[in-house]
Amino acid sequence: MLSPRTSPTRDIVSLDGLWRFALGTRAADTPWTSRLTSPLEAPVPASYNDLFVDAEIRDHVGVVWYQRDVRVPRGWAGERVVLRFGSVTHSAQVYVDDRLVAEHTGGYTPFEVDLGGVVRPGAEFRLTVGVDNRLTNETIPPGTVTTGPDGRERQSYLHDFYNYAGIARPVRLCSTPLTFVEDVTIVTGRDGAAGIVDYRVETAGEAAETTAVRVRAVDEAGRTVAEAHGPEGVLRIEDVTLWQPGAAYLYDLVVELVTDGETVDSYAQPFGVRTVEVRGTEFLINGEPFYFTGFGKHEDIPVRGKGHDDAYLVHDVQLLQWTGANSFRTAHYPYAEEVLDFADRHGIVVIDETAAVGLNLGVMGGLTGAAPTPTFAPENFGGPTHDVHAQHLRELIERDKNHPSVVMWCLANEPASNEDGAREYFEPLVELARKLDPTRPLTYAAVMFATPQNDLIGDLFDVLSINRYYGWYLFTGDLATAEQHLEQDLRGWAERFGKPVMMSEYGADTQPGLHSVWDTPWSEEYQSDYLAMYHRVFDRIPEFIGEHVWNFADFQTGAGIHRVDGNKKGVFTRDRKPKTAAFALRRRWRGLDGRK
Ligand code: GCB
Repeated sequence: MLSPRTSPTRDIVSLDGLWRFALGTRAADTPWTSRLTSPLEAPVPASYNDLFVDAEIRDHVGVVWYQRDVRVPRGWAGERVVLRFGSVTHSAQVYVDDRLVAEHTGGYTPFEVDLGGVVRPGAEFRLTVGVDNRLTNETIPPGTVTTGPDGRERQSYLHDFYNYAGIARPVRLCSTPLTFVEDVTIVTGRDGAAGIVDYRVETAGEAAETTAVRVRAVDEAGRTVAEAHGPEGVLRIEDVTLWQPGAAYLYDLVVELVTDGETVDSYAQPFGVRTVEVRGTEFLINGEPFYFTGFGKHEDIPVRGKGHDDAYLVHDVQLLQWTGANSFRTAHYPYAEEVLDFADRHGIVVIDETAAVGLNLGVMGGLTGAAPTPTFAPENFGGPTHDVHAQHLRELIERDKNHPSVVMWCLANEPASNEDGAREYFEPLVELARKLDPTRPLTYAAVMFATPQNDLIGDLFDVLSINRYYGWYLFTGDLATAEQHLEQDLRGWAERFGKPVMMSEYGADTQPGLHSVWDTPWSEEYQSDYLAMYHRVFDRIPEFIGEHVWNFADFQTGAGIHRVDGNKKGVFTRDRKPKTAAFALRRRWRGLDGRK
């Protein structure tokens, strides 16, 4: 699915701002049939949970309603009118006046609906969106809804970050011509100093069959550097400027549809020329070994929750660069498209993860990892969950396939890859991902119960990403024992699979301002010492290709005795103030410790 962009033939009206807002109460209500009477208003984009001083809203399980009036620009006569949501978490029902026009499940991918025949240029319509935050074993991520003794529903889930919900990304009304560019796929390669650009254009609408396709690659100075005709083909850019980590360079593929000599649609798709490859135990970008430094992140900020915020985006990337990080993982769901566009423009490398977090009933068994009931049994996550997961993967790859910043797909976080059924579950997903995108390596983030001895899926993937908490959940406060176990564990993965290994999570909760001269968990010194211990181990393992600290910043979680107003493993606080470890990472990653 294309990102909305204006062009000589396309316009966009933003529908962000304050919408009328109400909790869904009785199932029999039909609030979309009239103006919402609630006095509340909620901003879009934002999660709704933390906006109001009302526990009933924060802890609401089920549907809430968003509504606003929208006027279609009168100049859009003869155009296609498309309503596009960046995401609605977790599922949406969209009504135009009294009519249901779209439904979508999956809280982190976009969807759009063609309003042809439903709305009129110049006229106003009432747009109502029902947003359901419920997680079940037929959603990704999964969860369970139960009814408490007070008759209210309760939501539980197998991941720690708070289940923020709402319309968390931009909403736009877009126009396109009736014959239009529907999709563009770009795959890049190199031939000596030249860039090779394979492209494919899909066209739809009235005259899709008869329209001609013309494409040209335009560089950052606005010069046309290559041209071609036809819906598919190859462009050759002589003396290409590569997209490099830390040194982004983007071209536009300007696609034009031409009928009878007239340009009927035009769309500019940015792209970067770069290659990605796993060779032996190396991860190569543009043929050069790449070592990941950075973090697992979250979309999580005060008040706005998971709502996209450009100010935090800019600031977070500033802080990433300040630490010397070159990359991050979109833990544990696809991030806003705006984030990936920014990463493309600023040379940040991204590991792009699906929302499949919590496919692991072993976590309910605590540190034993003993699942009370098999994770992949048909009544748990073996049946419909799998199909939903496949659908999410399709939507993710369709959305993000053209981003040069995205160098690897992460199919799941901490699945029960040590349990029977894991292979049957993951093999078809791996095949699907390779079919949809044969160019990018695949990984999954391995949970601590999955060891080099019992993991059942590592050979299906290209890179082994390992999440470990030796020195935190295990051997708490004993970094010497933790160091031995960590090294043995990581060497075990490298030896068994002969593939590149990276650390996709390692971290220690840290209360800012707590200091200690001893190995005291929660102190700022312990977080730094813990990371330093991991780094000593990484530097001893030749197959090692990267380190992503958990987490970039403190983030909100559900209630729990392991969490003090959220997960505190951030190297920055939730409001982005550095803890001591941030300075230590900066020394290591910027080579100020004499290592590089
Ligand atoms: C993990 C999870 C991550 C948690 C983290 C923790 O293994 O992947 O989502 O936040 O541990 O801090 O416990």
